[in-house]
Amino acid sequence: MAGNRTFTMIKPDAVENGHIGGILAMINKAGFRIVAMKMTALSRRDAESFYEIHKERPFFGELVEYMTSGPIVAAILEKDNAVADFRTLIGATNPAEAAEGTIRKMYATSISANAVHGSDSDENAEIEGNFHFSQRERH
Ligand code: FUP
Repeated sequence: MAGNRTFTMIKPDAVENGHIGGILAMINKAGFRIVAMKMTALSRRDAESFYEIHKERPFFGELVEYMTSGPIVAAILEKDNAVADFRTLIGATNPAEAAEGTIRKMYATSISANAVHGSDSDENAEIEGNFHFSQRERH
């Protein structure tokens, strides 16, 4: 069934700790269709541009270091109300505040190494998905 799309990354800590399978299982169980997926890595320039909105924040340097520290899994997901429902599934940015049953509660290790990214709007979901996937890969 077609629906709205969101974009996610399984971040370096979760990949390093062997949680790709567990996180994908939670994503499938929550009813998301995987439209596109790849294991890849962010260059410094990629990470700086992806998180440009945070460039004046004190944690920006650490965020870029962390997001370039190892491979990630990028994916486009589809479901009705995908952006909001995925934000609910991943939980609060700080895993200490993430609700039971959320991906971050289960797998995040800290506020910076917080296991997964989820787009915060339909517009950003499209920009972020286009950043990682060609048109041919996004069917
Ligand atoms: P989220 O949308 O939940 O991923 O959170 P934000 O867009 O607010 O933050 C993006 C990333 O910046 C987070 F995933 C982790 C990092 N961050 C920190 O390292 N420290 C902070 O205080 C806030 C965010």
